Amino acid sequence: MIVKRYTGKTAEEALVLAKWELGEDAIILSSGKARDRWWKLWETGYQVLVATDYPSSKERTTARVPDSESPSTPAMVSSLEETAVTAYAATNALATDERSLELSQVLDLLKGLDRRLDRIEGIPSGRAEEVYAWLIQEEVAETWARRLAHELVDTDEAPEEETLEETVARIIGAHLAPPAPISIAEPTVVVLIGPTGSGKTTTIAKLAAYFHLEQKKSVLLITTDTYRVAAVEHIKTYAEILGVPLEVAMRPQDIPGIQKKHPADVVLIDTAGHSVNHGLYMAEIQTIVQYAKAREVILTLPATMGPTTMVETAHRLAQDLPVKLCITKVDEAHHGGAAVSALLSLGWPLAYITDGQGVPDDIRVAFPDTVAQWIAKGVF
Ligand SMILES: Nc1nc2c(ncn2[C@@H]2O[C@H](COP(=O)(O)OP(=O)(O)O)[C@@H](O)[C@H]2O)c(=O)[nH]1
Ligand SMILES: [Mg+2]
Repeated sequence: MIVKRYTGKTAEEALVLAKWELGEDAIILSSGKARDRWWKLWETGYQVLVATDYPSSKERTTARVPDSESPSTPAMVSSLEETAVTAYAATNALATDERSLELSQVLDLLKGLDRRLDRIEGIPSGRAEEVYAWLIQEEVAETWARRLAHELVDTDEAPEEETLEETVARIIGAHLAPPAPISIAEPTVVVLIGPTGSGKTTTIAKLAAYFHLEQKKSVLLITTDTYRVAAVEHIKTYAEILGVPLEVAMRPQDIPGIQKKHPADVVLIDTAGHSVNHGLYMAEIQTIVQYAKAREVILTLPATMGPTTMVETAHRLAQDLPVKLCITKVDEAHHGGAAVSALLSLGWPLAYITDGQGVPDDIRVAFPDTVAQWIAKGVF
C-alpha cells in the first residue's frame, strides 16, 4: 500500500496531483490546510493524504489495526503517515458500497476540477500570482489581494497583450461602483462628517469653490464646529475669499433659521471632528442631519489610515445614515491599497478623492478607473 501526501494551492489541485500519480482508486484519508509554508506567495496551501493499495493488495493485510482495548495516545502515533495507515485499515472495514460512494464523490469533484483547469489554461502563466504580489506590495489587504487574484484565475476573459498594470487596474476597477458626486439638479443640503483633521473644512472650501465659481450656483456655508479655537476662523477665511456667506450654528436647532435667512442652491455644513468613541458627537451628527434636512452626508476619510480603522470609523460615524465617501490625502499615502481595501469592504458610494491642500484644484470625482490606476500605477 502507498500512503502519500499531496499539496496544492487548493484542495482540488492537491487531489488532481494525487489522482495523476496514484490513479482513480486512491482513497482520501485526510485533507486540510498545509501546515508548512512552502508555498511562498500564497503562504498557505492545502494538503490531502491519500492511500492506494497499489502495487500489491498484500500490503493491506500488514497495515496496523489499532487495538480496541488500548485507545491510541499521541505517543503511540508517531507520525501523520502512521495515523493514515491506521485510518486506511479502518476504511477497509467499511462496507464496499460506502467506499464506492466516497470514490464517486471524489470523482465528481475531480471532473469539476478538470473543467476549471481547462479555463485556467487561457490565462498567461503566473499572471494571478504576479497580480497578487503587486496588490500586496501596494498594501491591499491580504484577503482582498487573494480574492482578486483568484477572480483572475476564475475569469474566462484574459485579453492578450494586457500589461500587468492594466490587469491590476481592470480587476480593481470592476469592483468599484460608478462615482457618486453631489447632485445639484435641485437645491441640496450636504453635511460633511469625519474624524478630526480628515479634511472636512478644506473639502468644503473646494466644493464651495467648484459650485460657486464654476457652476455659478448660490452657496451657503454653515459651520457647527464651535469646539475648537480657530475652527470658525478657518472656514471664515475660505468664505471670504470665495465670496459666499458663512453662518455659525451654535446648536443644530439653529440650522433651519439660518437656511431660511440665506436660501441657496447648495448648503454645505461643516461639523467638528471628535473621537468616534464620543457618544455625544455621534448623536449630534444625527441631530444636525435631521434639522438641516440634509439630502447628502459625505464622510471624509484620509487615505493614510489603515484599512481596518477606516472601515470601523466609517461604520461608527455613518451609523445608519446614507453616507457617501470622500477619500482625502491620497497624495500623502505612499500606497493606495489600504484605502482601496476599505472601499471594497464597505462597498459604499464614493463621491470624491482629494489629493492635496490646494483649494480649489485638489479634488476630483472618483471614477473607478481613476481609483484603479492609483493602485496599479501609483498615479492618477
Ligand atoms: N496633503 C493633503 N492635505 C490635506 C488634504 N485635505 C486636507 N488636508 C490638510 O489636512 C489638514 C486638516 O484639514 P481640515 O480641513 O482642517 O480637516 P478637518 O479637521 O476635518 O476639518 C489641513 O492642514 C489641510 O490642509 C489633502 O487632500 N491632501
Ligand atoms: Mg474643520
